[in-house]
Amino acid sequence: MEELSKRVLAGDIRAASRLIRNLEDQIPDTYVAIKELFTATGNSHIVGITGAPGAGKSTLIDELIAAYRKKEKTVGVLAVDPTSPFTGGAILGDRIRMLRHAEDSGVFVRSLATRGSMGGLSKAVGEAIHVVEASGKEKVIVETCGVGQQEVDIINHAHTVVVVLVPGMGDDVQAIKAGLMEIADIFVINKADRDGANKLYQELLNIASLSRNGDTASSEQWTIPVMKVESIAEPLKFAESVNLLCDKIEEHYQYLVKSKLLSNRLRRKTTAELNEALWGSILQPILQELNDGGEMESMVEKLVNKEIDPYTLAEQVAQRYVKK
Ligand SMILES: Nc1nc2c(ncn2[C@@H]2O[C@H](COP(=O)(O)OP(=O)(O)O)[C@@H](O)[C@H]2O)c(=O)[nH]1
Ligand SMILES: [Mg+2]
Repeated sequence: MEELSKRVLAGDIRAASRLIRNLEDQIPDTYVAIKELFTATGNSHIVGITGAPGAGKSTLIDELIAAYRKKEKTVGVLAVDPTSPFTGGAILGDRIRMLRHAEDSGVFVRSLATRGSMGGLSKAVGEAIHVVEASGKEKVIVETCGVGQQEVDIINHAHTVVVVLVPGMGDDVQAIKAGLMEIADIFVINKADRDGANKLYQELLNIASLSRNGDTASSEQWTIPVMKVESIAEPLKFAESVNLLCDKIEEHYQYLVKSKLLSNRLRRKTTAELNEALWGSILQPILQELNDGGEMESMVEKLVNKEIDPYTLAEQVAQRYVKK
C-alpha cells in the first residue's frame, strides 16, 4: 500500500489534505490511493449543506463543528465553492473562519477548488469525501452553493441534505418548490433576525407539511422540519439554535438507519460513483484521443456542413472503440 494511503488511514490530516490536492490537480495514478482507501469508506454520515452564496453556510458550519465536538464526534468539512474557481477570497475566508478548530485533530476542514467541468467537480467531491471518510471522520459536512445544477447534485453524495435559506434574499417559494423541495431533508432559515423570517417560516412550513420526502417505499415518513437559526450577533442564542439543528440532523440520520433508507441512499451514491468511474475509464480516454488527433474538430466541421448527423457519427465512433 502506498505511503500516503497508509497515513490517511491512520488519520493523518496533512496526508488527507495532500491526497485531496493531488486529486484536484489530477496527478496521474492518484486513483490508486482511492482504490486502496475504498474498503475504509462508507461508515461516515455525510451531511450536505446547501444554499445561495452569502447565506451564512460557512458561519453555520463553524458552529456546527463546535456542536459535534461537544458530542465527541469527529468532523470533516469540504467546502465546494464554484463562485471562486481560483484561490479566491471565499476559500481564504472559510479557512480563517474555521481556524478556531485548526488545533483540533478531530476536525478537518478543506476547500475544494472547482476547476474543470460539472461532472469533474462531482467526481472530485466524491473522491474527497472518500478520503475524509477513510481518515476516520464520523461526520462529513459538504458545503455547496446553490447555483444551478450543483445543488441538486449534492443528493448524490449526502445522506442528509440541509437547505439554508435567508429571508429577503430572493429565495422565493417558487424557486424552492422547483428544485430544492425534492432534495431537502431539513430546511434552515438562517439570519432569522432579518425582516421576513416569520413569513418565510410559515411558507416553508406549508410546503414541508405537503412534502413526502423521497423514498416512498418506506412506511415511516420524514416530514421536513423547518429550523430557525438565530443571528450570530447573539452568540449564545446562535449556538443554542445550531445545537438544535445538530440534534435534528442526528435525528434524520437515525431515521435513515431505522427505516433502512440509509442503504437506499448508499446505493444511489454508489451508482453515481460507478457512473463517474465508467465515464472516466471508458468515455474520457476516447474523447481525449478524438480531441488530440484533431478528429473531434473535423467531425464538428462535418456536422456544421450537414454532411452527417451526430447519431451516425457517434455510432461510427462506437463501432471503432466498443467491442461487444
Ligand atoms: N446578519 C447576519 N449575518 C450573518 C449571519 N450569519 C452569517 N452572516 C454573515 O453573512 C456573510 C456570509 O456568510 P458566510 O458564512 O460566508 O456565507 P456562505 O457563503 O453561505 O458560506 C458573512 O459576512 C457573515 O458574517 C447571521 O446570522 N446574521
Ligand atoms: Mg461559504
